[in-house]
Amino acid sequence: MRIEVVTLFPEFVSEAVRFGVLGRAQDRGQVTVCARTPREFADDPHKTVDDRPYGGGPGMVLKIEPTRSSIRAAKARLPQGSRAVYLAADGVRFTQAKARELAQLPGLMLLAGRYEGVDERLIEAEIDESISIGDYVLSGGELPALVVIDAVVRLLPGVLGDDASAQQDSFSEGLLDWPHYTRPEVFEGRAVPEVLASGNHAAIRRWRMKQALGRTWLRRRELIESMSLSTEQRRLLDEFLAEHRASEPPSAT
Ligand code: 4G3
Repeated sequence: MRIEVVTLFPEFVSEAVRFGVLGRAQDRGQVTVCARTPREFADDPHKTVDDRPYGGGPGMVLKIEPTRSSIRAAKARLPQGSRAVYLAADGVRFTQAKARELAQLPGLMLLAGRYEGVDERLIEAEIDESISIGDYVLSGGELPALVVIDAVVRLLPGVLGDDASAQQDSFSEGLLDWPHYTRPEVFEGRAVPEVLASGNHAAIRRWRMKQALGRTWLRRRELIESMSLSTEQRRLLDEFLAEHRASEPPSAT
């Protein structure tokens, strides 16, 4: 996959993608992330990339011509069938399902805004979809672009190890993760759950599923309510809740 990011801070993006899973995927040639800046196409001596908003008010807007040139140069390096995405707080919410969809594409152009954003006509002309990573305002679209890149690249074939990929699309699909533990067996007076050191793999599997179900119920009930649980899962969740209620102080009502 090829990813082109248009940003006023290309080093911010090109440095961030050097690390971890993403860095390794690039070393292996599974993805190429390239950042370019509208400043490259600014035609005045000051390399101006912002402009005043029509209608007045505070703040600036990305200057239209250098931004368009940069977008077009980015698109020219992408294969047919690639998609152009604008990262904006008023976009459609980014989800794991959207990450899976984007991971099918041969390339992505990601436009990261700064200031108050981008001229609406440029979005209409050059952008296929606007995406928001959540309901909060950031000072630029670079971090959202990096979030999208990370979520998409780890889904590309061969990017994660076999174990991690198998777990990704496995039995905990749609649930929050179960808790993890490492040495020492007792830390600050708290022991690792006994079953995890038992060597009983079927029991460990059941315990993890039970924890995943229980945590999802407690923290993100709407996720559970939109799933159809197996008889086994229903029973594990009931067990979790019974134990959870037994360990909680009685409520005031
Ligand atoms: C466009 C994305 C971009 C217009 C971008 C500001 C939050 C998100 C920006 C604009 C952003 C998000 C840059 N902030 N929630 N800021 O995905 O006014």
